[in-house]
Amino acid sequence: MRDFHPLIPRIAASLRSAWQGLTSVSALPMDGDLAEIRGELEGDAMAISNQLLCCPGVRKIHLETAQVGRNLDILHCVLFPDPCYDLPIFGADVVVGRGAVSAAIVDLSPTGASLPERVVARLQQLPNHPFSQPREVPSWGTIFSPHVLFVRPTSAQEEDWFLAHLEAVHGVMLRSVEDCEPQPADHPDSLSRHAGQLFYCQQQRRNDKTRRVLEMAFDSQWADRYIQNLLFDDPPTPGEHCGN
Ligand code: BLA
Repeated sequence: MRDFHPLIPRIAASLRSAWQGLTSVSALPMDGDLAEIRGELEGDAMAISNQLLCCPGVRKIHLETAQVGRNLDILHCVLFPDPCYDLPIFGADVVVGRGAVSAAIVDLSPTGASLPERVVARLQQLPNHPFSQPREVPSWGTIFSPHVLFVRPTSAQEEDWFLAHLEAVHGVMLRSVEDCEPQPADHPDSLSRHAGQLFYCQQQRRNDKTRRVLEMAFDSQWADRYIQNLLFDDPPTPGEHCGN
């Protein structure tokens, strides 16, 4: 296999090392054939690696790195909170085509009307970098917060800024996980956060660009199942998660 664009292993290594510091982190069971997936795209190899973890407060930590054919590298990471905790969803997606990063997005997305106050206070302290090519979120992207960063980095410096910002936003997520206490699974707030995650997943499933890439290398039924069952599966009812 060819090498990834260097930004992708840098982000993956940074995320993995941060997860080592989580309290009681453990692997989530995954269908064996999903950890390493191989496909064929017009004669070119396609390779997807998946890692799933969970910890108290986060029902699903998912990191996917993928190489699609000769030109496309993807990093996808989502931390779905346990809806019993008042936490946002951490999401990041980096897409590299023909050696250049075309999309780099990172957000803490609310599962209710707005982000928790303490999360907003932490996000407001992060530096703003002057990216030269901001991008607009598509119409399904109403799920993202006002703090979303969506850019096309155009230089090594901008890639470094994106990595630094992703690390900072992820750090806000992990600190918020550490100082959050759960509410009962049948609490109205837990139920509405569960509904918010369901909506987040429904909206993400509307991203045709993700589906199209997966369909090219596999087939449309496989792509649908992968999106519906692994990337953005409906969240289980509060209380049924992880075993923590
Ligand atoms: C865009 N996602 C894209 C693009 C591709 C993928 C090819 C187009 C690149 C571009 O517009 O420059 C493909 N992304 C994938 C694939 C996977 C993936 C195949 O993760 C997984 C196998 N997407 C997410 C998450 C977020 C996200 C977690 O998975 C955000 C937190 C966002 N991706 C996102 C957005 C776009 C995108 C907003 C731009 C869509 C558009 O402009 O229409």
